[in-house]
Amino acid sequence: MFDMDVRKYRQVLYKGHLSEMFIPYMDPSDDWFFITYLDCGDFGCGQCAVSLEPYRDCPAGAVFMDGVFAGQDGTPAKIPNVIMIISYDIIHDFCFYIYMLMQITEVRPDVSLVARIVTTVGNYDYIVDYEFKPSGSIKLGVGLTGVLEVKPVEYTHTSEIKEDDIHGTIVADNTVGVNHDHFVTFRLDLDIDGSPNSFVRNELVTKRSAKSVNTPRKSYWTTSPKTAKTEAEARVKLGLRAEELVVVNPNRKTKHGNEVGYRLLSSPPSGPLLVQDDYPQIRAAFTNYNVWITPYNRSEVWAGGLYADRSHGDDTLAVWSQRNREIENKDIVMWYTIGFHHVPSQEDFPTMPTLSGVFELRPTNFFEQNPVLKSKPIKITTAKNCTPKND
Ligand SMILES: [Cu+2]
Repeated sequence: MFDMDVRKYRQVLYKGHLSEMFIPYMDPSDDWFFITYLDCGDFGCGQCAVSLEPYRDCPAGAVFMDGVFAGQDGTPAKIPNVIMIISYDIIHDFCFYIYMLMQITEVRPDVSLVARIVTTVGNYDYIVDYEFKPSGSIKLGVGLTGVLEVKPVEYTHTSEIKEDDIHGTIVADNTVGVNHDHFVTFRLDLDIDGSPNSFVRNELVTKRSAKSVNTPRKSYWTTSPKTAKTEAEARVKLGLRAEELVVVNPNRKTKHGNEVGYRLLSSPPSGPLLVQDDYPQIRAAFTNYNVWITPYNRSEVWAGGLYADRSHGDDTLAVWSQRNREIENKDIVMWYTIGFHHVPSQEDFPTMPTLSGVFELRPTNFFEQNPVLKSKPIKITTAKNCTPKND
């Protein structure tokens, strides 16, 4: 990240990538019970990446790059035009001041640089976008589209269903889209201004106003930050309490004394609904929490284990975390899982519109002030398709 204030590059994210996916289908019958994919480990999300096509996968102005992945026999395999890069502007009101009854507005373009890769794993396309913003934010998005995994049934109408045995939705004649989940786990090796970082859970706690406060207000909230010392203290199920999750560099402070950091802005929380002793969930125990922090270990890259395809669940992120290693002021890795519970609907058939999830790594006391202030104002040009309507 280039910091315009100090005119130098600063470290934020050493490496961030898709680590594993877990797609369990919710039909326990003989024909379906085993369909509990680990898409990256079973198939290879890099190997399944597809060449992108202008105007179909990417808008005008995109630049394409080839990619090289390890093939099934370990030899390098080149996939042409597999990465798309584009920048785009969304103009927005940035600052708004009223001074001496005179209205002054300042506007900056919100220019994003987006890198996209699409991987087609079986019946689904996964669109993974990395978006870099002038504010210092890094947004990672994942879009799901493709063809539902369906099964044949004798029914053509819900009134014909005699018992709860279809495990999904009738989406067409004699066709059921089976209920399932998508859990998408990212490995985020953050290095905020260097490797030694800490993970802070900053809980927002409701307080009653002190009796000495002489106002009608009865309550407020305040922050209660706690630095996680070991892995056990850094396992997070999102949505259970109000807290900010921040990776900080405790050795670097702003001029006002705040620790420099980046926080996780998550997508709506979603966790596994299988029971803990169900075999697929043991193999995919890395989804038991939305967020994990581990100390950097070069062998811990794939959340479902190195050989996920034949995994018995003894080499997953959940097993590594049981060592409960120290993580304070260390080179740490954040693991974050976006989850989707997918109850198919008729609109998802025969192909489904893209379903998207996004999360953001957002600077938190990383800069001395809003870094967008350093960007250049918009040049006003006459745009034919942006003319105000005159009544
Ligand atoms: Cu789905």
